[in-house]
Amino acid sequence: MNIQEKVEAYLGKTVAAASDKEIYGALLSVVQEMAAEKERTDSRKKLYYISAEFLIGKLLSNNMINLGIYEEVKEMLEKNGKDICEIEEAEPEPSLGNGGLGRLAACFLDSIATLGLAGDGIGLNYHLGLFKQEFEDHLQKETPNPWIEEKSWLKKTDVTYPVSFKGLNVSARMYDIEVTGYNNKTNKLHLFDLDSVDETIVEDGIDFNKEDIEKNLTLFLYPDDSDEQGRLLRIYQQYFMVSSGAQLILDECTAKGCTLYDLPDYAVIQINDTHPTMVIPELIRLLMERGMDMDDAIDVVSRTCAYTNHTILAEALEKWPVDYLKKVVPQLVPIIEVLDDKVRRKYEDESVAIIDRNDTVHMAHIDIHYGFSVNGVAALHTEILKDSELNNFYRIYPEKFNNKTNGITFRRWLIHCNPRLSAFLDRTIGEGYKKDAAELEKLLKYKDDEKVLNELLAIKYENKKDLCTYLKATQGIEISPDTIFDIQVKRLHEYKRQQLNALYIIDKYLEIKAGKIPSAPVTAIFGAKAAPAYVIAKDIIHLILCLQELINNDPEVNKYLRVVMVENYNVTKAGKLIPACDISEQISLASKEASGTGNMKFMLNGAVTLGTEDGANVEIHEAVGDDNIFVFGASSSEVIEHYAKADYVAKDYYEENEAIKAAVDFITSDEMLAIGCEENLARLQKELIGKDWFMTLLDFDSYKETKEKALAAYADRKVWAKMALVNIAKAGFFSSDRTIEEYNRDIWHL
Ligand code: 26Q
Repeated sequence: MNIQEKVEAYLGKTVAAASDKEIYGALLSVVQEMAAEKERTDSRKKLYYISAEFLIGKLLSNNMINLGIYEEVKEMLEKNGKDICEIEEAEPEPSLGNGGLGRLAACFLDSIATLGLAGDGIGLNYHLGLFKQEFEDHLQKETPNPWIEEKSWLKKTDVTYPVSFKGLNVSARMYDIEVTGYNNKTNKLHLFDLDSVDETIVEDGIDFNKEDIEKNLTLFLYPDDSDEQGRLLRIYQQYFMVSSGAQLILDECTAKGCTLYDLPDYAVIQINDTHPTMVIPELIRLLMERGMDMDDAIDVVSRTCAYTNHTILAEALEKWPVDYLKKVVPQLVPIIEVLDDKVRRKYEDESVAIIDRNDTVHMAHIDIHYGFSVNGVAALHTEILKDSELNNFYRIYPEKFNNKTNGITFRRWLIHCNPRLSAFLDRTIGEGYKKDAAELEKLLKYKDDEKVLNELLAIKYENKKDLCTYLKATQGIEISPDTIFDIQVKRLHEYKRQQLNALYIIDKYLEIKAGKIPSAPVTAIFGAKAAPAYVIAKDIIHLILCLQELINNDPEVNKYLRVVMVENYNVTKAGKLIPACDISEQISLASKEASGTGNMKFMLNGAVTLGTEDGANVEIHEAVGDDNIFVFGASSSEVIEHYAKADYVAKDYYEENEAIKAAVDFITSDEMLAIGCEENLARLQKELIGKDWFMTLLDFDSYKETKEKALAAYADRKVWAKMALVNIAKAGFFSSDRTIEEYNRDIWHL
């Protein structure tokens, strides 16, 4: 049977006569069938990547690319008067992650399977995922995002595990999603769920009864900042995930002949940030239940688990009061107490204890003492962990610390999202880069080739036109491809400094109003969700939405400057925005962004970075050289020193710098108050002058100066095209295939 016949067999009618939704459903079945027929990876030792988040995004097209049928299907659809893009629209996006760490886990699964390594994911099947964002009165509103339809990628299995909470026993059911590697074997993503979860308890946005655990356990993914009640629920979720995951791991290993004393020969567990940390005491508990004595169990588990740290923000490090744990998982408390006791006997230093004086459990400390590897996610980040944040641990266990600079899968972030660019690469440097990303360097040969440079510019222009069409259709916003597309898309957080970008826009607006006409028109594009309880983050969204309305409707200004806030930024939208970008905004306060991965996606798609020396920007800078990136701002060591001395005073910058004062004052100007809400605008303004914890004003001058340089450089189209070319050519290092090879070489040893 050819593809069309297979699809039509599922449809029970012709492709031509079927709706987009029906075709999507049929293709999903064809892909699942093909994936099931593929060989599973197989080896004695297996990796378990355990993570509370897998931000997989839509799967149809990527699976078809990996299975090698994408082009064939696309042509077959065309022949029948259908457009593959319309079919893609029919697929709901599973938003099973907040952002960086969740998307990283998804890229890793793709690379692990592509490299033919035996490695499965273990996570949770959130029915509504992360909330959907809507804009109403220039404010973010949260609504549920149901994604599980009659036909979905989830395969219900017969595998169940008992999980016990205080006063509540439940049964965890395993659902599987096939993970297809590119031209290789398959792995699985195991997502655990509870049969009794009930979506109908959600009302009024994303509110629901927090008490009824059996009905709400896997309803939502929690945003990275939450209220007290949400926090208790997270412990339920985390334990549910790790207990069922640990039982699965032990079952699979014993089935392969593991005696449990030799567990490290059969399994390696990569713990994605501290969210799955309870897997350590839970495994110890389960091994003891199966007859092992405690010291042996601790030893076995310590040689099986490895930990990845994704943050240096103190407020994001998970700490749970012992009381909370007693309320939910009392069976783990005596084990954690023993783990703490052993640490205290060995090390006098209070700061490395697991349970502190306030009876709070520091989850990362469990991972570091009772895991064999601790890694950061970019070179600078790992150095900061070693030198300051985790220095007390580094001095005890220098051999555990290692760096694994993040990466992204090129199958999604180039081949799928930018078919024009990948077709151009195919014919210019051959297809080898798809399996060996380092081959992108072959492009360097063409850096003075006028024809190639013009082609790159033409591709970017077409991608920008596509984005214009999309934004007009989805949000009714009109922008021009003949402007510079300056894009900042990522979660809304003060350390990422969307507010710095917004202050620049106000400054530009005021300049235009004062008659200073910019040399090139710019479209500033944002996309960001704010955690529902994160007040200032929501105020920043409000500010941007007000600026969008003010500026886009001002005929004096909108010739030169427009602002777009993309609604409900997610993986799907990232795929449409990134290929159309000219300038990639990576402007976090130096030392705060562990790595960033959007920066890599933009680079790969030929955007030029405007960024601070933070996270992986540092490595991007090294790769492309000074001439192909715009770097600004205080260095991480300067910033760390400011924090140490507590000598940064935002108000001084506000009072002494006219442009800053004018921009900050404008937030509550009559023009803005006519559009927005005084409470939000005034609160944000007060925060910027009185606190500005992430030093926005410190970097304002340097940002403005460097951004002007970037905008001016854009005018010389040939020079710009060359910069884009070098960025693409040097992006190979940031392939997650490289990252995974390093994890395997240094940590997993599969
Ligand atoms: C913690 C406690 C309670 C509720 C939620 C959380 C929580 C949830 C998600 C804390 C953190 C996260 C997510 C963190 C994250 O995505 N970090 C990003 O990881 C990327 C991949 O390594 C890096 O590139 C980014 O720099 C980093 O910010």
